[in-house]
Amino acid sequence: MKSNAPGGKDFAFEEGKGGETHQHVPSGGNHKSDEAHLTTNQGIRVSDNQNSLKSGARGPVLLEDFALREKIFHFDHERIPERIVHARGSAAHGTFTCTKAIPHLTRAAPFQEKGKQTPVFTRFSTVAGGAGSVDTPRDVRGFAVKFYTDEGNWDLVGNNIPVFFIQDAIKFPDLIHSVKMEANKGYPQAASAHDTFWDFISLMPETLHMIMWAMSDRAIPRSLRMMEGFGIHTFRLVDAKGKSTFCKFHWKPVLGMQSTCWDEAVKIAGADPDYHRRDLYESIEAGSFPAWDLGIQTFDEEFAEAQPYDVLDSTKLIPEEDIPVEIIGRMELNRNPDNFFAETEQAAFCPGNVVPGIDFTADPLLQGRLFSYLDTQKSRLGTTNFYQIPINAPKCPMHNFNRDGLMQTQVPTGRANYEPNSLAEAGEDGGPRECPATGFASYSAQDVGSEAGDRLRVRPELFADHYSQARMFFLSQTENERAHIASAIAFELSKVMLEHVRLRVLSRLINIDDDLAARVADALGMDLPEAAPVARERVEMKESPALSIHKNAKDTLDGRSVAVLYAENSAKKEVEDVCKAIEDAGGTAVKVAPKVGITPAADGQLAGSPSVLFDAVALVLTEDDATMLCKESAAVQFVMDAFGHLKAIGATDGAKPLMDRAGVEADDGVTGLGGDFVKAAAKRFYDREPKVRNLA
Ligand code: HDD
Repeated sequence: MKSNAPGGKDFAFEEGKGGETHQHVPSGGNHKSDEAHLTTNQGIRVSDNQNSLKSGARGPVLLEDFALREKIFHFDHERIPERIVHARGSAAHGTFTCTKAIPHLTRAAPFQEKGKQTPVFTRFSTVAGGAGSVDTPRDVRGFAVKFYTDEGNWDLVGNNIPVFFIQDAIKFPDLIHSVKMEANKGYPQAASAHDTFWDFISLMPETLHMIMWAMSDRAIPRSLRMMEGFGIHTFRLVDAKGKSTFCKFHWKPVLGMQSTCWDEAVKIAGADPDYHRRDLYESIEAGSFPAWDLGIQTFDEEFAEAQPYDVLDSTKLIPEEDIPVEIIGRMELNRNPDNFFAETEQAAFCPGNVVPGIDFTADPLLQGRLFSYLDTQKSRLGTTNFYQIPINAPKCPMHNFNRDGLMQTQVPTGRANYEPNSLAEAGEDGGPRECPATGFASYSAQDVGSEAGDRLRVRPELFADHYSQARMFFLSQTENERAHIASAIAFELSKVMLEHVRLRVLSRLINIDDDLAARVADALGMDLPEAAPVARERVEMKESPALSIHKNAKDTLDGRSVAVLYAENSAKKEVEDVCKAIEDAGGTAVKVAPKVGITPAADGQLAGSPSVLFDAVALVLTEDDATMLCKESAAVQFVMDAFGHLKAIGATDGAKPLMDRAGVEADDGVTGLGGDFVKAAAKRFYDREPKVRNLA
C-alpha cells in the first residue's frame, strides 16, 4: 500500500482491512501517557483524526461529526488582524542585567543594584510590510522590549533609528497610509519606493532627518543582532525623592553594527525571506546569545534649553559627542518562544506601560502613542483582557478591581469588586488598596519651558528647523556611506512616477547638502530645481562620528558565517581545515557544494546557498572543478556577488578559473586559505567599492 506518513504508514487506511476501511489507525503508537490522547476542545477522546463521519463509505459527510466541525471551525478563526504597522516581527525571551546601579537617577526596579536581573521579551520588526513579507527590505526596524520588572511591566518601544519621521502623533496615520501599499493598487509590498510615500515626504520637511537615516545603511541591517536600538523620545528618570532627569535610551549591539549592501539585501529577499528571523532563532538555539548594552544619555533642563533643537522634538537626536552614552546594563536574548502565535504575535507593547522611576515628557509624538497602542491591542487581540495573555501578564503580583469583559480568564472570588470596601473577605483592610508611598506618582513639574498657556494647535518654534540635523547626519558619514544614501534616494525616486514629486524632493535635498542634491539629480538625469523655502534657517552642527556605521564597525567573526564552497575533487582535509579555522575564530562555517551528498557532506546545495547569505566565502576547488563550475551560473554568481558585496574571498590556487570568470580582482580581501583569510573574513572591504559600484 502506498505510504504517505512518517514511519511508512498510510494513516488514511488501516492495513489488512482492505481499501475501503472505516477503522481508526492509532497515531504511531509512540505516545504512552494519558495526556497523549487526542481530544476535542471538550476533552472527548478522538477515535479517528483521518476520516470524517460518513453515511456509508462513499456517502455524504454527516453534520453530526462534532470532531470534524470543531476542528474546521477552530481553523477558520485562527488568524487575528495583523499589526497595522510592524506586522512582520521576530522575538525572543531574555534577561536584562544591571551593570551599573543608578538609584541616584531613578527608582526604577531594574536599575537599583548592580547584578539585578529582570526578565524581558524583545520583538524586532520591519514597519511597512505585512506579516508574511520578507525580512530585508529597506525599512526602519522596530526594537520593542518588555521588561517584566518587580514593580510591573515597562515597555520600551523603540526603533533602530534614533529619530522619527514626524513630530506630532496626529500625522502618524497619514505617514503610514503613504508608505503602505497604495490604496487602489495593493502594492508595493514592504517598500517605500513609490509615489505616495515620497509625495508625503516631500510635503513634510520634518521627515527629512529620518529620511537620511532610512536611506542609509541603517535600514538594511545584516542581522537583527547587529543593529542599535533607541527609545527615541526624551523620557524622564525619577528618583526616590521625586527628582527628575531627562533621559534618552540606547541599545548598543555587542556584536557591533553591520549592514548589507543594497544589492545584497535585494538578493537575500529572494534567497531567504526569513533571513533575520532565522538568524535570530538559530543563534539562540546554538547558544550564541544576542546581546545589547543599554545606555542612557541624561541631561537637565539647563542643557535642554541651551540646544539649537528642542529635546521634545522626536525628529532630533542628542549627539553622543555632546552627551556621552553611559552603559548601565546588558540584555541577553537566550530563549526562543515556544509558540510563535501565542508569544510573538500576541505580544502587546504599549509605550504607556511605565513603572515607578520612569515617566513621560510632553513630546507630542509620545503623548499620541500613549493612546494608540492600548487602543490597537483591543482591535488586534479582541478584548481589554489582553493583559491576561501569558506573554503580556506582569510577573509581579497584580491585584485590582477591573472585572469581567470578553475572554475573562481570571476567577475573582467573593463580593468585593470595588474600592474602598470593608468586607472581611477582602482581607483586614478591604484591600487591595492604593499605595501612596510606593505607587506610581506622575512627575508633577512642567517640561522644558512652560506648559501653561492657551489651547493651541501649534508647534514649538525650534521644531521648525528641519534641516540642521539631517545635514549633520549626512556629513557624519564616510564617503562610501554618503554615496549609499545618494544612490538609495535616487533608486527610490526612480520608482516615483510623478515628476513634480521628484522635483520637490530634490528642492528639499538642496537644503540638506548641495552635493547630495546634485548627485541624486545626476543619478536621475534631472536638472536641479530651486531650493525649497525653509521655515527656519539651518544651524551648522558639528559632525557626529557616532552616527556612522563604518566608523564604528567591529572587525569580528562572532555571529558571522562563512561559506566554504567545494566540489567532488576537493581535498577533504583542506575543506575541514578551513572550516575549523573559521570556527576557532568564532565564526560559523557552512559547507556548500554543487551536490549535498558528496564527501564531506555539504550543509547546503550551491543553487540554494548563494553567497549573499554569508559574510565571507572560501573557495576550496581544484582547477578541474573550478573550470567545470565556470559553466554553472550559480557558482559564477556566488563569487561575483561575494566580490561585489565587498566580502573576503579566500581561495585555493585551483579556484582561479572561477575567480577570473567572476571578475575578481586582487585586493586585501582576496587571500589564500590561511590565517589571512580568517582575519579578512571578519570585515568588509569598502576600499573595493569603487571597483564594483559607481560612488559618484
Ligand atoms: Fe509605533 C507598533 C515603534 C510612533 C502606533 N511601533 C510599533 C512597534 C514598534 C513601534 C517597535 C511594534 C511593537 C511590537 O513589536 O509589537 N512607533 C514606534 C516608534 C515610534 C512610533 C519608535 C516613534 C518614536 N506608533 C508611533 C505613533 C503611533 C504609533 C506616533 C500612533 C499615533 N505603533 C503604533 C500602533 C502599533 C505600533 C498602531 C501597531 C501594533 C501595535 O502598535 O501594537 O499602535
